[in-house]
Amino acid sequence: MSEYTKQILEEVKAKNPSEPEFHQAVEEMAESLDIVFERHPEYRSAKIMERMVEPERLIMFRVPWMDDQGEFHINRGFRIEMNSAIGPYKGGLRFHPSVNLGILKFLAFEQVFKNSLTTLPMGGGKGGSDFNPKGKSDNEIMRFCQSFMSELFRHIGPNTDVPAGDIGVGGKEIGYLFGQYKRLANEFTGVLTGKGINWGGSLIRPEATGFGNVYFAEEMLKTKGQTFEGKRVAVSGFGNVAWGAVKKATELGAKVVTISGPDGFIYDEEGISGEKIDYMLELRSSNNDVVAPYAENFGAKFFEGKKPWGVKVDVALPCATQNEIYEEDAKELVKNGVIAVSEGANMPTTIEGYKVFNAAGILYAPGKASNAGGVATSGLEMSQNSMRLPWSREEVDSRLHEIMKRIHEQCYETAERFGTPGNYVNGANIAGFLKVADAMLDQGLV
Ligand code: NDP
Ligand code: 2IT
Repeated sequence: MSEYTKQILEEVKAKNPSEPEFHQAVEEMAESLDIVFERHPEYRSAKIMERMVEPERLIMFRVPWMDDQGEFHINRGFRIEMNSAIGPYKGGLRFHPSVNLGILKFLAFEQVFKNSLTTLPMGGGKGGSDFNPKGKSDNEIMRFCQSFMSELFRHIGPNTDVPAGDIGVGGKEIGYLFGQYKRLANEFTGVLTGKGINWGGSLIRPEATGFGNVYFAEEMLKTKGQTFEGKRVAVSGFGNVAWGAVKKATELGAKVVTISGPDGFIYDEEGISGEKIDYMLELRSSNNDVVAPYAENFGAKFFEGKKPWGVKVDVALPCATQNEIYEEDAKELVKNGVIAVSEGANMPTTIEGYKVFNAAGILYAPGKASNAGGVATSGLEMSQNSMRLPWSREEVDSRLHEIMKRIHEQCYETAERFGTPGNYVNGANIAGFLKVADAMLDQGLV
């Protein structure tokens, strides 16, 4: 890293102590951008990067709610409006006990560049709460969502900030949040994406992140004359993104042999296909957070407390959460002959893990490029809402597919243009940055 970007990172660390995930996301970005600042001193003198690491607005609020036994609970709610240079703030809401300011800042920061890569006009934001949906009844989740939206509604709007789902926030939660927004604002607008299909949602949105990730991986494989046909694939997670990835990879002829949860991972030598994929949805909606029952149901193996990265596979699709592939895991994957790693989750690989993949010269796609299909399809949902016209499944899927191909092209070409051919991390970071940076320059001191 250059002295200039090192100094930015030091300042970020000093100003935002105890936010290691945010530091990690800024460091990864800074490492790629040195070459840009060398070639384009105008970004440096306008302090574009220094502005980008500071959220435009940060909202933190109390979320009081009552459980089914009448006991009071207080959670913390957040919305980080990171950057609106190229469109309204856009990004998911995460409900998970690990949620804190640093995690949401890293996610909001990544979202800015990811949304820029989609080619659609969306700024970046992220929000959520340390609420734990595990073991909660539907009524409790509804009351929590209503309380959360009672504060959030005054900060968002279809042209201001459009939240969606992330970990712990799926169709059910978006429904409760939307219902409350509509009551408070007295407006039926596309203020959230991931909505139900009968009330403004888009077909393919639930599948979009996982499908998009596999489309991106398919493009990477193509550059080496390969396809998914006959490949062995390891997927981590068992949520929304993992489900879509398993479904599409299987459709393209791959054999997906693992999924994982906080309790351990499943190894299914027969491959996860057909009713087993549908069963993933049941597992997720049970609100129990375990994958072990899959093994009992389908006679597969369950490895308690372990991650799937020791299994011999050709392609790895990490789809659970941040920092799930450490240096040792990356070494294990490389040793076992992995040829491509495409991230469905946000920042699942640590910086040390990435260095192992980079040194081994394997195809490695960072989440901000490969998981952008989710937010891209959210963008398509916004377009349909504005036109008040829904598109068919085929129409949305083909647009998603085209967008993923274009993101791949941008990353590939940008990496080459900046002297690091094949490095998708540099390609994604630089291409995502340039569009936002130019918009900021155009708009003056914002
Ligand atoms: P889900 O809630 O549907 O599933 C998340 C999965 O990750 C679950 O298996 C979950 O189990 C596990 N997980 C979450 N946090 C942790 C943790 N701290 N330790 C261990 N396991 C964990 O979420 P999604 O599938 O929507 O999201 C998965 C990933 O994809 C996240 O990184 C998200 O940011 C990213 N993503 C999501 C998009 C979307 O449209 N939904 C779009 C782009 C990226 P549990 O939570 O119970 O621990
Ligand atoms: O991380 C992400 O890109 C998402 N959770 C999806 C955000 C969105 O607005 O659809």
